[in-house]
Amino acid sequence: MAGGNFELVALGNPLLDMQIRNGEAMLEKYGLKPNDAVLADDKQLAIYQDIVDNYDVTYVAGGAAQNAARCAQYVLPPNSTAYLGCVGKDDLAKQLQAANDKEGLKSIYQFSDDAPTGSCAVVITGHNRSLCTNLGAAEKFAKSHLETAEAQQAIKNAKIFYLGGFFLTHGVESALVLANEAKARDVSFTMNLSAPFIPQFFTAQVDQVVPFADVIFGNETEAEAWAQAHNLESKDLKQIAQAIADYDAATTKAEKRVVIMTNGSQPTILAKRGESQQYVHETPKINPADIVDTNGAGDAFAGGVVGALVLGKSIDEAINVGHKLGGMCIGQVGPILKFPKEDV
Ligand code: 26A
Repeated sequence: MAGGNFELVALGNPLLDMQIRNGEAMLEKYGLKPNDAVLADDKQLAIYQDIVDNYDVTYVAGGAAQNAARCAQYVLPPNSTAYLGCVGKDDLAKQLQAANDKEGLKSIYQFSDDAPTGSCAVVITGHNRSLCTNLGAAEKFAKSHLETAEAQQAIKNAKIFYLGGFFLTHGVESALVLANEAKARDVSFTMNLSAPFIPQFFTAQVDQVVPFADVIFGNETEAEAWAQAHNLESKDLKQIAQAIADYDAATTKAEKRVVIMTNGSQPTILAKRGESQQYVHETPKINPADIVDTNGAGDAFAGGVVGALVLGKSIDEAINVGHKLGGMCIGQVGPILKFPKEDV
């Protein structure tokens, strides 16, 4: 694997982020936690118009797996990454496509006839970000899209898949198609736990795909949610990461699975299946004054790791690349990296 041949195929919910700063009042009004990701309930659906009317909204390409794929492409030669997801036939979709084109991520979109492109209200308060999502077309993704000629070409060629855990709210069947493809061809299947509510409320779906995964990303809040959902008393990040690495004894990718847990500015934890010790990777220090917002930091981290794996780097080197991209993303408005490109 060295890049340039569409080695990476990602699957997720394409969303346009509508980002605001100093959004304390919106957290209060819509019952949002400062640092969380949720699907908008009926009452929260008013937030999108509300922020347009009352705030200076920055529109920026989002969708967790799409962000990660764009960030992976950042460290790879042209034509290394492709992304699958469903959008509407509207201007928002054109903006997402343009952002992917700019960064060299190939969009293999399904287009919904009736649903609009999904959007995510990103409410920044200090170093926290609250994500409130209306999936729209994203949850209309149909398994049949994976059978189109363009998708098939990408899927059959992929050396590493990346699944956004968020996709599991509606798309476990499609996720399993990619997981089984990875298993059949003995290539890598990676995934992100994405948000606490995924392991918490979509436990069955997570448990269906985790056995296929040889790299699993998460953070401290998602780890805790996973532990609770699996009746694991521990709150220790190392122990939980190890439990996820060891989850399901009788699986295919068993011997290889690694779990990588970020923890904000605290060290990142790496657990390897079947081992009794876990590994600690210090997170490079970032001057608080250089932090613009944390939207997309975890995606940039995961994208950097996956991109580095495509380049054939070791997991330790890959984590370093992930840390660099995570840090770079934090210095930008929204889930994007610096252009012109910097060496990482
Ligand atoms: C199903 N949900 C809630 C979501 C998302 C999501 N991506 C996919 N599905 N909720 C928020 N995001 C994206 O996460 C990124 C930050 O990690 C946002 O679009 C944001 O760009």
